[in-house]
Amino acid sequence: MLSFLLIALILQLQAQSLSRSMGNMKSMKRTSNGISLQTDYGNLKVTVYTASIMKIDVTKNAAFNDFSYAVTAVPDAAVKFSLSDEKSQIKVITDSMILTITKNPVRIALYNKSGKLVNGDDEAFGTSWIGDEITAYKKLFPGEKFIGLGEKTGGLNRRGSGYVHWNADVPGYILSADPLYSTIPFYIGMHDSLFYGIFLDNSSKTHFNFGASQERNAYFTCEAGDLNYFLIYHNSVPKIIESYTWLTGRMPLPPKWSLGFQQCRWSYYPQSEVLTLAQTFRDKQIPCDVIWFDIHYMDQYKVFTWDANRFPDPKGMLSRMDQLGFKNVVIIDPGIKVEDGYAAYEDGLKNNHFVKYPDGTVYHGQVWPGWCAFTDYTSPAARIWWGKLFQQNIEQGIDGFWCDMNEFATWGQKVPDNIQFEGDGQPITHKMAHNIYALEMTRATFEGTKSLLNGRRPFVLTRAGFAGLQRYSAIWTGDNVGSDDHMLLAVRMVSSLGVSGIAFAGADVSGFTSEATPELFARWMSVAAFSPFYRSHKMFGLRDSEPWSYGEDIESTVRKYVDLRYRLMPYLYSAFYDASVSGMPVQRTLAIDYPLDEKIYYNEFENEFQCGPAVLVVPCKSTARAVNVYLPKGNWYDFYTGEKYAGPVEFFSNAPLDKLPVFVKEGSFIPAQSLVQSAARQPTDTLVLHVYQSTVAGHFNYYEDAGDGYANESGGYYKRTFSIDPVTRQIVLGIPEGNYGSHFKSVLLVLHGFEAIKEEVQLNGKRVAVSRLNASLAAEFNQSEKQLPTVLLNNTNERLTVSW
Ligand code: MIG
Repeated sequence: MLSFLLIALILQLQAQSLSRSMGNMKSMKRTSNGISLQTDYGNLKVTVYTASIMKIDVTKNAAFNDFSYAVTAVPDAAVKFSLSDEKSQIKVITDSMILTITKNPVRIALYNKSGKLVNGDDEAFGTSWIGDEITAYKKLFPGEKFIGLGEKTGGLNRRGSGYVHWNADVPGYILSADPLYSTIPFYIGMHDSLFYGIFLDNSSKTHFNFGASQERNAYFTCEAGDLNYFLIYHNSVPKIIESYTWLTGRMPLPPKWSLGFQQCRWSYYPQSEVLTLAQTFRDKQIPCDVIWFDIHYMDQYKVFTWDANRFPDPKGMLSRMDQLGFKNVVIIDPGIKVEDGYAAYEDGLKNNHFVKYPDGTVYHGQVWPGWCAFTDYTSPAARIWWGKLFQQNIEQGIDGFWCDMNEFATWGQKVPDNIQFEGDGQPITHKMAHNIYALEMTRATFEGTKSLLNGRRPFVLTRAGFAGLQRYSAIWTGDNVGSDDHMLLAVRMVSSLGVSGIAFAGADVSGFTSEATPELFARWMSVAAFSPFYRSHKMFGLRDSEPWSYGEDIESTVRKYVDLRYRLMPYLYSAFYDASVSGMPVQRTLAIDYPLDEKIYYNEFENEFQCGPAVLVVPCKSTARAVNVYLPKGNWYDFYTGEKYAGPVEFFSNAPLDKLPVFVKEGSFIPAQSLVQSAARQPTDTLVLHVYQSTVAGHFNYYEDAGDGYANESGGYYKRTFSIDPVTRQIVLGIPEGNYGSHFKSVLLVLHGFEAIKEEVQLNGKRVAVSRLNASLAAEFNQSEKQLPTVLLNNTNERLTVSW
């Protein structure tokens, strides 16, 4: 008897260490928005969120754990779906997808309404455990491609690669480093002209394998917690991004100044130096909106303090900065110095806001200030407490906050897994809390500063984060390196973040941990002028990297691209608005609009991206003077010369250091303004509206508001649709919506590629004269389209139709 029990025990232990799948269905029941099943070894739940989104939960526990820091949407109570319980399988059917669950064994598959298999479990493995670790094994289709997964190194197409999610501080990371700072467990798969999205909502250390070291599966593994994931099905990539950002939230429209150029280094001090820097921008007339304060502004690196010697009068300095038209952002680290008499520490300790060991003692880790305690941002009370700590900085005139080191990083980089977090009422250890720590820090920072800013919009930049961070913060790609390959990697990372719901992202221009050549500085400043977050930053001890730091030739090129960025502000702000309502990123890999075009995934073309809907940028090395360009289907215009290309086409383009290859899509509109030195300064009252002749209809959603504040949420905006129709030969400026009056009293329509237009066009049926002007967007690049036809319009609220 005893030996029998022993054998049974051994067998059971063996079963636990070997891979074991869910087994067969034992019972099933309906839930309010789906079904739940008991299987031999676990429980499975399917929840219909919308016709295109279903959630799958798998657990070994008796109860499902639905708690999520990433997801803010709830299942649409009105969603229509039907269930069919057949002999061997159950079907969950919505208007756009069919999920089948076979019973013996339990396996999941997603079909579209024409019965095509979009995504399905590996028949043998399905969902399996090895011990407590749980994996969903999905079939890998021939030619299947994968994009997304946020801030990851590697190629645009992630096929053949594997990745780990465990937010990490990796100074000077190498080109293939993984993991990096943030975790966005969302990707889009595509095969046979079918597209789907998978979001794994698990904050433990997770692993993704897209056919790395094997050719059988795309699989994802959670080291702890349940397997909770969303399946999204649509017939296009933008709609999948829209659904994913419906689930996890979208970027609220940031203050307009945060779209401007920003100057940073580790660190600008003392205060006289900061003021000189700001004054130099104004004297040289190089636009800039923000100066950043890195850790030297603090007293012994204690957050929410100032070093009294370096900054004797923060308020006075910040008011002078304000007069110069600058906004100011300070760095904030999560570590609070353990020091008697330091208010933030004493108050946090007294009120129980710090992370603790299981025995109740406060965890201490070392960072810049020495031994530190760490705020438990998963505690609602601690989040509110943290949010109030910003009061003094805001009163002094600080406008935005930069959350660094929030992976969270400590000297030694091995935070013990047994430390505990409140988990909003469901206590968790570091194993589950690590990857969402930064997300909750940005939440506390965003919400706290929002309530202190007297109606102005917060601006938060973070280094680490988790899916959903777009609700609170912009992100940058951490401590990158000053090399051409890193510049191109940064482009891919920002594009990948864009696919993964994060529209507001950027990289340290010119590379953080090493010196850049003057040429690289110029090229990187040019490329990043088209990226959502535009900031130059350099490490302590390295040379200055201001626009004028690399000599006059470089300065003149840099100035042109910074100027261009500011002239494009109406276009960029409209793109940011788009992101805030649809999740469509500002920087768009070509895989969003041209996912089925094989060439865009080629190594030589995978870095190309669209900045907003119209502008295609070809990032190329600072050492290259010519580059192979690929333009996908449709007609394109050279941004500088107006020369026309019929895509798909591949060709060699000159790429002199002072002219980054840029192209404009046919049927596009690019609203631009006169040059200003900061977003707060008013441009002239003429909107320069560039329109590009087309063989297909095109349109643009133009958006304007006060650029700050929240009046836009109650109608204080100006929205107008611009459209062009080559068949009716009409350009239409629709009737504006909203009750904010446009800043622009007139619109100068600049017509690109309209050879047929001679002396006049019709405006609302009446003849108006066409003037030929040197109105190219690239006028100062001295190779511009000469004498373009233009029409000056009164920016009235009526529908304006220009026919040719
Ligand atoms: O241990 O604050 O990524 O941008 O300049 C380094 C100093 C801490 C890391 C950030 C970097 C910042 C630096 N910080």
